[in-house]
Amino acid sequence: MKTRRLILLLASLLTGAAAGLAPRASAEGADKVLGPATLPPEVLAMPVETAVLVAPPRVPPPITRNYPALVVVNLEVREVVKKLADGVEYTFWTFGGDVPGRFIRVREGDVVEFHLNNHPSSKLPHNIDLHAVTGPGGGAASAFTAPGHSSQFTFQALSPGLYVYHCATAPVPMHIGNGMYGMILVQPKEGMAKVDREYYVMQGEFYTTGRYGEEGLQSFDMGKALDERPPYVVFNGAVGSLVGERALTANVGETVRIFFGVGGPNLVSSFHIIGEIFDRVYPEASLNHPLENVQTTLVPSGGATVVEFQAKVPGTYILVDHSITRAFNKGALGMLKVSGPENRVIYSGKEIDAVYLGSQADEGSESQKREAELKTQIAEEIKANPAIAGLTKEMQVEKGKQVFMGLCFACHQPDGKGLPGIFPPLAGSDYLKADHDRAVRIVLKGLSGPVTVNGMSINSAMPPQEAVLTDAQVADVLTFVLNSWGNTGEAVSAERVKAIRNETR
Ligand code: HEC
Ligand SMILES: [Cu+2]
Repeated sequence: MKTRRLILLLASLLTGAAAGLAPRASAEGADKVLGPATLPPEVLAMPVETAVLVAPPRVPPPITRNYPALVVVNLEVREVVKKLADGVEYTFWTFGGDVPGRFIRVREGDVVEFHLNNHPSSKLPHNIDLHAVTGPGGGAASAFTAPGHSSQFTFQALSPGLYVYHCATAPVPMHIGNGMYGMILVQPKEGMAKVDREYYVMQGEFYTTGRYGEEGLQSFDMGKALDERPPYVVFNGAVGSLVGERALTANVGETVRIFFGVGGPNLVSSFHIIGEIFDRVYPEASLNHPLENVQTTLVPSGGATVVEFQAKVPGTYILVDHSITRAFNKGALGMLKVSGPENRVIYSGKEIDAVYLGSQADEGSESQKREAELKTQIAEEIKANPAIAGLTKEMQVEKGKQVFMGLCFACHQPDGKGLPGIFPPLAGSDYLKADHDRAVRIVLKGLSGPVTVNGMSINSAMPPQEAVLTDAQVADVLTFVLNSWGNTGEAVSAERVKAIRNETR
């Protein structure tokens, strides 16, 4: 034991001396090299271990010893080109070659001798701020490391918990935004409850110059980072990193623990697993006071959580950021595949499949009430006065509003104003006003390619609705559109729609 420690001391003296001789890039806050700390005899008497670091989504096995150790951590910084999404590549800056960085596991009370090694192929200096460190910069000031260099500092893991680490070299948003984050678990002295599986997942967003899915090698877009508008929000560094054959797995009856963190650099996560309830959540990764039976847990940027649950029924469970466009449009989606026997009491599976048309949007159901009112009004009106033309149009408008609020609003927006550059407006649209038959044709057959609406050009696609809507529904929805938001127009008849539907072009 003693000799091992001496060798280590000698080795660190040597690397310390080397670092002292080499020209050091002058960094903001980079400390001068102090040489190895003189550690007290009780620390020198600790057994020495080299930490085994593990790539996501795996974690090192639980620590079983019941005494502190001096743990040597060697973490290597690498700048690597890897897949961000299908056909999309990115130059990731990493701790260990992957995003997130290697998982580090130590025990409360351990003294950690940390070596940050910056690979010679790196283009830039990097450092590390471990949130588990008590001391200025969380280690960053002592860990500034030029390419082809190695820095060393020592800290004691005083407080149990799951902590994020990240690079803190300027410009910090760019270093974190390129993937420089990971986690270190400081296991409580008393250990953690035994579980069957442990996984490591981190969320982070990528500010690429190209839009989501734009192919080729992408680079970091500072403008988008400032606006906090990332095209990608992903788990474990890439779209699809946890799906298909890379999905997390478990068997029915097993207890699963997920160490979940957010690297950011900016966004927080509403972490949720579709179809699971977390039996226990350790909010903000404070391991002392778990909450029970939680659906979604909020995880701050630069923060973490630990969730535990028993897999009770087989199937695929979807990990998401429940800020849901991030899951379905930006990549924050993973899978946990649970295999084993069904339990049809806990979950039956699909029992019946029948057609159901819900009341869709609230505006739509308001409109249904109004329709009913108008029906009675018409009935009364017919009794008293046969002049009912105006009411018929009003009725079409109300019916059409229901169609609109169930379908068109998703793109053209409830106020008909559309979204600039993406969905053209229907409110005050000169294009719509110019040719009503053309509008009928668009709704039935769809539209793609460039169009200019109110001087704004859009080059997108609207899906055809002829298989979805009846002639009457098309007539009603366009009557609504032509008589709403300041638009003025006649009623469109179902006969006209039918004629256009049957046109041969
Ligand atoms: C999935 C999104 C989507 C839905 C749903 C949708 N549209 Fe569109 N719509 C578009 C897009 C995109 C365009 C422009 C297409 C292009 O760029 O060629 C468009 C164009 C139009 C236009 C012509 C341009 C204009 O502004 O006057 C009309 C009229 C229209 N849509 C009406 C409707 C109606 C009525 C519905 C509901 C029955 C509907 N749309 C549903 C996306 C949608
Ligand atoms: Cu860095």
